[in-house]
Amino acid sequence: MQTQLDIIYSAEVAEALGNKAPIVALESTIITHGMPWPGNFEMATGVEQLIRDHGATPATIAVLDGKLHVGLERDAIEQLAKTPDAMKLSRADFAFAIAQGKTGATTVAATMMAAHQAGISVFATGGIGGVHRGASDSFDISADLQELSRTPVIVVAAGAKAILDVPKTLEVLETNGVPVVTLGQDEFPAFWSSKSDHTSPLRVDNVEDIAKFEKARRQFQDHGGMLVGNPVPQEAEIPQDAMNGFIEQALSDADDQNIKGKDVTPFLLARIFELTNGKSLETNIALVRNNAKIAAQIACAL
Ligand code: PSU
Ligand code: MN
Repeated sequence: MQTQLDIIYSAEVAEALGNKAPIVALESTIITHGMPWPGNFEMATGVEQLIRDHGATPATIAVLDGKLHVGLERDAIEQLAKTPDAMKLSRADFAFAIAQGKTGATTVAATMMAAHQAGISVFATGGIGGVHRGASDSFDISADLQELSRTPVIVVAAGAKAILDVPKTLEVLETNGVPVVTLGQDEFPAFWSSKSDHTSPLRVDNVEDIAKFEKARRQFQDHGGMLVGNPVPQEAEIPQDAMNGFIEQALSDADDQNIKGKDVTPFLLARIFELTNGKSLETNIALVRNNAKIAAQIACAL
């Protein structure tokens, strides 16, 4: 027997759902584990406003004291942004946080689950999780990839984070039947850099073609999710060559400090922030904003 999942909607999301108006889901791990205060709060509220400016309603998703929220009021975002010890929730522990009355931020995987339950089909993030370098030993492959294969939500991201093994990430996505479509270029983007040296499996040049592709996909049962690779704007990118040194350093520090599991990605992002003297955060914010804009356009086109 399945009972209805209890969801608390923000006023604007409840209204948009009632009107069948376009909505864009936003994750919260990027707020609690991806960026430091107060940049995280400015990013989260700024991205929400940008989505409104592009004709859609933002729905930031998180679990607060065991309650699943789809759409957060400004105060709640501020509170969450100041709660760095919030759980980092993925498919495996999403319901655990609800059962235990915990506060947790949703990753790409958990945000997709919640968005789908709420009837939202477009979601903007920074970069998805993927296959970590050294995964042949660690087996560390983000649950985001499997979620993309099973949950019908379009995820707009600036590719996979360059801290990952990008070609292996693309292979796993293909194995799991996830369409990877890059907007406006042949190369799959690498988060802080628009280039990754790896060709995107699919390419489109405008948002209308993404909507068309999605409508065709919906004719198939169990069509799952789709990943839209949206390259970071050129004026904000850190070129691959410059990034590689910082990434190598951060990876070696993670190894020295024996960082494992869920802590790996937040550790690497924080370390790269230090190594780039904060430039990586500016780039991260710019790419999230760019993804939010495209996600709003996709939501409107659908
Ligand atoms: N995008 C960002 N910053 C982040 C993330 C995405 O710009 O911190 C988060 C997402 O929540 C994603 C998670 O699901 O990183 C990946 O974590 P892991 O590698 O542990 O699966
Ligand atoms: Mn992992």
